[in-house]
Amino acid sequence: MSTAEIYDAVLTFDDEQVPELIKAELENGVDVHVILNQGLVAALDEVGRRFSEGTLFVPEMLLAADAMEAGLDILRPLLTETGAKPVGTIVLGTVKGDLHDIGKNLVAMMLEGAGFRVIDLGTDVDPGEFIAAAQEHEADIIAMSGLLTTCMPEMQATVQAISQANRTRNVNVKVMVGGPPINQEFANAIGADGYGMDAPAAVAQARALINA
Ligand code: B1M
Repeated sequence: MSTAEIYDAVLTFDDEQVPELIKAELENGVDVHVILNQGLVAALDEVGRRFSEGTLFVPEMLLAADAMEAGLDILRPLLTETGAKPVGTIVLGTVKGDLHDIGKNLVAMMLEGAGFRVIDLGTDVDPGEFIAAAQEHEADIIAMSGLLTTCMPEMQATVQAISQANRTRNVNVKVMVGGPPINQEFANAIGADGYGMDAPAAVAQARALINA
């Protein structure tokens, strides 16, 4: 029994085995982050590599994502458990045009685990939806995920819309961005207040933005 078996089960799209293997690893005392990173996330990276080289296609990507989700269902309570009262409110979503949500969901879990209240708007989120939700929930931060390079201009447009709302519509919200094609340089260039390379970095960045 090892995280390698979890990795293999994701790559064979076995959404029944993945949760069982994870439960067994947790019972063996293996750290939740080891299971997450070496078992689940590493397997999806391999799926992406095979997709790029043309040996795996969209239907298989979906099946692998389902297996990953089945595993995250087991890890979710461990990643989100917190006894603290909310340190701040974050409106979170994937940028317009982009339907990837696994990374965003992980970021949400870790933010919740760090004591943030997270309002998750899902995927393909319009700039106006981000702003309306931030107003409604008096959010401190809008956090935007994006996996497609084709959606990077949309991310820039959303950051611009948020900063315009801050100036003209009595909104006072910071914005942070993340996802594989995003880096600190791009975040700076589009005027985002913060960037997170991965979910733990997103938590650190969110804390820094609200001085928590
Ligand atoms: Co898609 N896909 N996909 N896909 N997919 C990628 C992203 C791709 C890199 C694959 C490849 O070519 N190697 C490629 C994008 C290329 C590019 O633009 N550079 C790609 C493509 C091309 C596509 C389609 C266009 C394919 C097609 O239809 N021809 C299509 C687009 C659909 C759309 O969005 N409009 C598509 C569809 C899909 C599926 C639906 C089949 C499925 C998504 C299912 C789902 O999300 N529910 C899927 C999948 C599974 C992937 C890969 C294989 C895995 C993504 C994933 O979940 N990774 C991916 C290849 C890869 O990433 N290696 C790929 C695991 C996740 C935990 O990591 O999301 O990176 P990630 O999140 C990390 C960090 O990035 C960071 O923290 C997370 C946790 O540490 N992070 C943040 C993320 N958001 C953050 C926000 C923050 C801070 C950090 O602050 C706000």
